[in-house]
Amino acid sequence: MLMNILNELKGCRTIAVSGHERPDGDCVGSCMGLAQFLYRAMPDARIDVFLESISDALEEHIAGAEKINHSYQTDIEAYDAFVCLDCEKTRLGASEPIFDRARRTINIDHHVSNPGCGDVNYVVPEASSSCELVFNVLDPEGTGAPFMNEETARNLYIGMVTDTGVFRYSNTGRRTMEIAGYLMTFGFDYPTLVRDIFYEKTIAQQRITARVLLDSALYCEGAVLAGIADKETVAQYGASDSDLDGISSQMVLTRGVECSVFLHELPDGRYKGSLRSNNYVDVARVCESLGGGGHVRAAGFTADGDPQVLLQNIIEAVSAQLAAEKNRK
Ligand SMILES: [Mn+2]
Repeated sequence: MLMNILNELKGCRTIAVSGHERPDGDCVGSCMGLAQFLYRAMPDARIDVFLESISDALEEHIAGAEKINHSYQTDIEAYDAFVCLDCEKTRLGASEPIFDRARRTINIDHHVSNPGCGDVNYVVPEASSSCELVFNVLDPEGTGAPFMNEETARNLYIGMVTDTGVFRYSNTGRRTMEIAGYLMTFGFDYPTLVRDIFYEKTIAQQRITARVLLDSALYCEGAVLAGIADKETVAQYGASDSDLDGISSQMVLTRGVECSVFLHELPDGRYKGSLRSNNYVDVARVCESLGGGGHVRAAGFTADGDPQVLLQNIIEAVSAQLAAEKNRK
């Protein structure tokens, strides 16, 4: 199962690296962490990284971000190898045709739903992040060769921080901390990086979060906190889609609350719902009943209809789960 990336890429002169659409810190960190390593380990090979546009904070902190090809234009018809990171090929977006034409495909990922889409696969659902897996493939035999440097270390650290919620989620294990501790010895400015990438918010984000919280309401004897923003409110604060991303996660951090619900109106009048839970409510199941999906503790959906009616349906589904949990105890 363990992979040595240099063995897999032996003899390749052109290598494409890419990850999923709307790339997050783990996706960009794993792509550019691997790329920074390959620039040095395979100086005669051409390494092209294809990704959609990335956040300003990632642009600022990812080593080699300026080298990312965001246009997906290339003069190479078929790459000798394609490394698909942090996703399976159906989520590659505009780089999927490049994957399909490549002579050899390699898939490295930690998503449990990924069956492995490459000629060779290193998919480990237990891993904290794709960056942790990229670290494993750089020098799996532990030869001690100088494979790591500041740029690679920084990029991999960024992905680990992103996918573990700054080493806070249950996917954080001993191995995660050991790798992160090793990476930190390469001397990048981790306090600034964590602040900028994980905690910093735009002013629009701060203001709309405050507004939603002020207008929020408790349900189910305080176990559910719900808030709604119509498109006029979203426009009033100049909030973009990404400004609305963290609101539900912020709401679920309220004392006594098990589940948060945030609904916001899209430009076409539909509502996007974002649910989070702390301990036992399966929000994926709630969202699936509304045509969405996700993880047990974080899920979402998009639906037509009156937001109050949507909220009522959600509250009913959640209270059924709350009642079941109460009976179980
Ligand atoms: Mn990831």
